Amino acid sequence: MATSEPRGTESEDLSTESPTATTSSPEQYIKHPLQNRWALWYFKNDKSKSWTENLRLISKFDTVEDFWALYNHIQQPSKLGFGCDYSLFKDGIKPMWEDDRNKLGGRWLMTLSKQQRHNDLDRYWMETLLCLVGESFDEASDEVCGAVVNVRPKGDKISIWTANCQNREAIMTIGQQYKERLNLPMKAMIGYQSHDDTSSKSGSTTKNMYTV
Ligand code: MGP
Repeated sequence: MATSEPRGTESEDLSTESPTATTSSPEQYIKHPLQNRWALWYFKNDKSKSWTENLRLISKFDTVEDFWALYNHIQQPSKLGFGCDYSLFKDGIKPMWEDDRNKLGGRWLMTLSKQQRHNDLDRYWMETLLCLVGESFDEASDEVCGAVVNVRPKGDKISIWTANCQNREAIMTIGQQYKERLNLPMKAMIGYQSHDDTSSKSGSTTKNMYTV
């Protein structure tokens, strides 16, 4: 048949190629490493347990592919129940004030309105995760410990935790670049608070050390 001829020719051509030309390149089977290994934690508010008992490690990953596999497998924050959190932290840092690498630090805190749960929460959280795993804050990325999303009836919160609240330059770089990545309007303000102030606060608000 007329159509069989070109096929025969093609297969002949292929058979003369060197074996290496038909072998997959490493690019096709090696996963793309991230700069850090990350741990995803889940918090479920069970009033019969202590705060630390309610915190559970979900999984760790250190490649782009494993990040997306995990991300696609779990619920978006907007589908979580009230009182639940996700925390993504560098491996070895627990998502709590008490950890040695958090205790001198603080967080850039974004408080969302109730309406934003529907419009912005999942999108902002995904962008926050990408900022972390993609080490988006230049050298200041070393200062990042992790990020948290809190799903709350009064309004959800997303925060980026950093290691030392005195490291003004790195903190400002992170805050400015984070705001740009989220495409927040210029007039929207986010504040940075030390964990020391947050954990010892008496009223409902904590003072900002920095704002962008
Ligand atoms: P929260 O979950 O960060 O915010 O803290 P929420 O629920 O919006 O409450 P608000 O106080 O900010 O309005 C709630 C409570 O969880 C805190 O008051 C602590 O009792 C406890 N908690 C939160 N964090 C982040 C920690 C932590 O790192 N360590 C310990 N021991 N308790 C914490």
